[in-house]
Amino acid sequence: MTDHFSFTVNATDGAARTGEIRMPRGVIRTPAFMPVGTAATVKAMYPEQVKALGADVVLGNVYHLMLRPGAERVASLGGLHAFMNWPYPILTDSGGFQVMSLSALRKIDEEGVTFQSHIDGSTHSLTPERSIEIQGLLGSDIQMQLDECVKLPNSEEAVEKAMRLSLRWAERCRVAFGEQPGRAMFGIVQGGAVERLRVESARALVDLDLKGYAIGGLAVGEPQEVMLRMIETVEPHLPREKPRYLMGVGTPDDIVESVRRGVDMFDCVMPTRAGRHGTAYTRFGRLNLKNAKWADDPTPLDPASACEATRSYSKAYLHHLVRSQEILGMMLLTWSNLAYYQELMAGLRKAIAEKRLEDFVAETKEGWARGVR
Ligand code: PRF
Repeated sequence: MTDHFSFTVNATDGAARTGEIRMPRGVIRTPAFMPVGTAATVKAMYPEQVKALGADVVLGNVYHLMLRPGAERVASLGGLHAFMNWPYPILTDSGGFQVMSLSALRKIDEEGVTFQSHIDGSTHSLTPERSIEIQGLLGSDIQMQLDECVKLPNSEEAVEKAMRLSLRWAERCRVAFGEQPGRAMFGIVQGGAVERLRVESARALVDLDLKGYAIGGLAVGEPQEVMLRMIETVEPHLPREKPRYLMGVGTPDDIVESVRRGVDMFDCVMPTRAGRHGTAYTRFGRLNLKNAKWADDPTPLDPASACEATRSYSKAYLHHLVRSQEILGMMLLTWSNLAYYQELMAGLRKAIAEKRLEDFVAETKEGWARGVR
């Protein structure tokens, strides 16, 4: 295994790419979907199950882990990989986004962000330097800069202010991160739905010569068409030889459309959170197992699936488990949803390598349109 971080594009099809990110803890095949393991667990899943589905990397969150169990504690217990028994790559989000969406009484200024914990109300602060320090204590392989993400729609003034603050924080994070050959720190493009600001943000981050570039501040209230236009705006300004990560996205359709436009990495709570709430994502689209129409259906979600959860349990049984709030219902639907997301990513990688992405996209969308029967 390699001792440094690298990215290779193996094939392209239009703007889409397939490749490999290599680092000491393993290889990430791209386009990649990263299951979210916020609190040092991909909820309702064993780590070995997550790996077996084809996930090469999981995501952890500075915000949650600094509050509980604490970054210094995780470090003294041997780091996040040992703590959660996931020896493969881990990407950590920097905390700013979660502070804004989860905590109370937050205050943002040049220095950083001060907030009250959603768990016990205690006061904490996060600066660019502290976020990188925490990601180092956790032992994260891919670390994200601290940024400010504003919800959309928003005033151009507010979006521009947050974008410029994020750029200054990117520079501080780069200094704090220094040189760590086996690890990477990614910058985050902001700029809302304003093309001029997106381009300026991307160019300034590229000047910092980071190991990878995320597109943040999307899927925060704007229509899909706006999100896709922003990806198209930013993409030509990002270096071809560096990975591109669309943060917090999304539905299977969002992922397919973003891969077509050149995105390499994704994370989203959708398959795991929806699974815990009774929703299944399948080759034949999305369905809600709570619905009474499944109560007498003896067929599985997809008899042809390679996933045991998708193939071997009837919709009637899943409906019963969900209605009874049984733990197994959450486990099976999370498992099935992550299996579908990973199957979709594997299909996208193969189609790009064989230069038949547009046919694959058309077939995939036909399946979703057919619906679950
Ligand atoms: N910034 C960070 N994390 C994020 C986002 C962002 O803009 C988003 C937006 N979709 C999700 N997660 N740091």
